[in-house]
Amino acid sequence: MSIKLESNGPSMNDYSCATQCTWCDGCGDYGIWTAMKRALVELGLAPHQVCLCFDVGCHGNGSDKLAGYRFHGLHGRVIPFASAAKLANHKLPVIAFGGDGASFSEGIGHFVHGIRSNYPITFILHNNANYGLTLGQASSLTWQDQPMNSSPNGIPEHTLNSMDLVFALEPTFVARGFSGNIPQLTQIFKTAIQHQKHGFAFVDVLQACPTYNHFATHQYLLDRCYDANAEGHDAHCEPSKARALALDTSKRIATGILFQREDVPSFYDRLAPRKDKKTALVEEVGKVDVGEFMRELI
Ligand SMILES: Cc1ncc(C[n+]2csc(CCOP(=O)(O)OP(=O)(O)O)c2C)c(N)n1
Repeated sequence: MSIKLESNGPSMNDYSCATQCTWCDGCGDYGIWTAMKRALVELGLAPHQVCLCFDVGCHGNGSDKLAGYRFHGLHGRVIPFASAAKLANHKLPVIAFGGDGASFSEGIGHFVHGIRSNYPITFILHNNANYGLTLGQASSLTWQDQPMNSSPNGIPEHTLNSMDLVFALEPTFVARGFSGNIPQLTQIFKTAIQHQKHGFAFVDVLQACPTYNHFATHQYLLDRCYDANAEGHDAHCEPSKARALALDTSKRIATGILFQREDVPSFYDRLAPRKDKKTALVEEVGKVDVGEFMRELI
C-alpha cells in the first residue's frame, strides 16, 4: 500500500527498489524497514533528501532494499561515517542503522563516543541479541547461558546492561521500540529524526530473530512490551527516572520515547569555527581553488 500525503509529497513507492529481500521469514528487520519508510514519508522526506548509513549485518543488507542515498560501511563503524556525513552537511538528515553485535561488541567504542559527543544523527539499533549474518554467535547482548552457535554451553560473561551504559553516557534522546509494533515504531522514528537537530537520538529496537534468537522471541516481546508514553510517561523527565524505567524489564518492557532533552548543544553546535556559518562544509569545500598550490608542485 502506498501512503500519499499530498499530491507532490513523497510516497512509500518512492523508496521501493527492485532488490529482493533476503531476510528470513519473520525477521524483525521487515518491521523496522517498513516503519522507517513510513516515518520518512510522513516527515515529507523524499529519498534524495536524506542520508541512510548502514553497518554490516543482516540489518545492514537493508541498504539495497530501499532507494536513496545509502552508505554501507565496515562492521561496527557506522557511527563514524554517519557522523562525518552529518558534519560535512549539517543540513541533511542522517540516519544510521547498526546491529547489537556491531554497536555493543565490535564497535562499542564508537557507540560510546557517539552518545557522549552528542553527534547530531539518529541511530537505530537493530537489537536481535545476536550476530545474525554470521549465523547466530553470541553478542554482548545475548542472554547469559543461552546456547548459541560457537558457544553451545552459553557464554561465560554476563549480559551487558546496554540501557544502563547508554544512560551513563548522558544521552539527549533515548527511545525503545519493538519490531512487531510498526505504528508505534513509525512515531518513535519520526521523533528521533526530528531530535537530531539537538544531538544524538538513540533508538533501541527489540527485534525478533526467528532463526537464531530462541529466547527473546516475537511472542516474548509481544507479551511484555507496553507503550510507556500511553501510560503517562513524560520523556522530558529527570534522567534517573527514565533510566529506572528503561532498566526495569523484570515483568514488562517499557517502549516509546523514554528520555528527551533539548537544552544540551550538539557536537556541531559546539564547534566554535562553525558559529554563525550559514553554509555547510560541503558547500565551502567546493569553492576552494587549489590551482595555486598545484603550480607550486610542478
Ligand atoms: C571488521 C569486521 N569484523 C567482523 C566481520 C564479520 N561480520 C560480518 S556481519 C557480523 C555480525 C553482525 O551482527 P550484528 O552486528 O549484530 O548484525 P545482525 O547481522 O544481527 O543484523 C560479523 C561478525 C566483518 N565483516 N568485519
